[in-house]
Amino acid sequence: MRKKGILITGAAGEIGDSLIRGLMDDGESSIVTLDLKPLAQEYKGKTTHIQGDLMDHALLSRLVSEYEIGTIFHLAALLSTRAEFTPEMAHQVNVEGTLGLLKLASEQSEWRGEPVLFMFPSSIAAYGMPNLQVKAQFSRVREWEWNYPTTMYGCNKLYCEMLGIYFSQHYRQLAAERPITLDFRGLRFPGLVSAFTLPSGGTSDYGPEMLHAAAKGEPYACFVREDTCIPFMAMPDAVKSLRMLARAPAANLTRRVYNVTSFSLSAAEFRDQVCQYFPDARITFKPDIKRQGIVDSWPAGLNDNDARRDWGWKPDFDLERAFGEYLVPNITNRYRSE
Ligand code: AKB
Repeated sequence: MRKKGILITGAAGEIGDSLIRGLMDDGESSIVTLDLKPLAQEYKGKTTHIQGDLMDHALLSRLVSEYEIGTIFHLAALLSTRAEFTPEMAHQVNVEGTLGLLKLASEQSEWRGEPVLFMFPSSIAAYGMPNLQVKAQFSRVREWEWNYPTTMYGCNKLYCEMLGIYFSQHYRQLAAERPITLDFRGLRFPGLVSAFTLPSGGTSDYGPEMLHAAAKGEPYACFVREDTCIPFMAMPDAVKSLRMLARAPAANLTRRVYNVTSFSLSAAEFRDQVCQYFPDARITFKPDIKRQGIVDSWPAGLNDNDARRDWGWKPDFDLERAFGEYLVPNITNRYRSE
């Protein structure tokens, strides 16, 4: 008899850390985590952790021989800046890794006679604004607008959304009898800011890096211009949206991929927020022209009306609450005790 479980890939990353906590708060006791790295000490013994590679097919086969996986949170990915240095490897991890998992989830769905829920975090990187004038004009993009990514990571995310929809709706469409297949649901996230972890390899990282540096009393040179504007969200809201969409009745969903967002602000406004709480912060601006180009291609804001209408999405943390009630108290506490 196989054990039932929820699978989280990329579990040792930023979203994984908070998602595990959230699922445990929900009373979820059978969590299988997969990552190249070990999990944080605090989760030892609380999940079944497999330290290994998503691309290792033998490992995935062993996994499904032991576990009946009903839900997958597929978080593993190489982020936008890192992916530009190794685009082929990013394609392998971000696309081929996802394809392998989609196949596994389809087979499992057929085997169980019930769709496996496949949760996929996508990104503002799936958008590509052609220039700053258009970016200013379309300040709250809808899901179907400006889907012209300029990064390997963005291309990978957009294509994997398409693959997920394909597997949900058209996989084996010419077979005599259409099999039961997976239930794919994706979220396009803005830049995420966590009080407990620092991102690595992304291009929205200047926000969290600025804040964590200030809390540590270190200087920070921001790699984008002061007027650069993109949307952000506090990590607990990202986890909340994943959990809400996972629980939403299928009949309510009018799309398979939804925008979610919380607040948009410029890098200068981000700096001002940080300085409000850390008046001694030493933040300067030293734009890196190449990374700047990536952030300029991302929209200044997302329109998340469909998520609000279909499954009641609403962030808990607006800008003031994100800094005042979540980020600053937890970050201060964290570095005080280090
Ligand atoms: C990145 O910067 O690559 C990510 C993202 C916006 O998806 N944080």
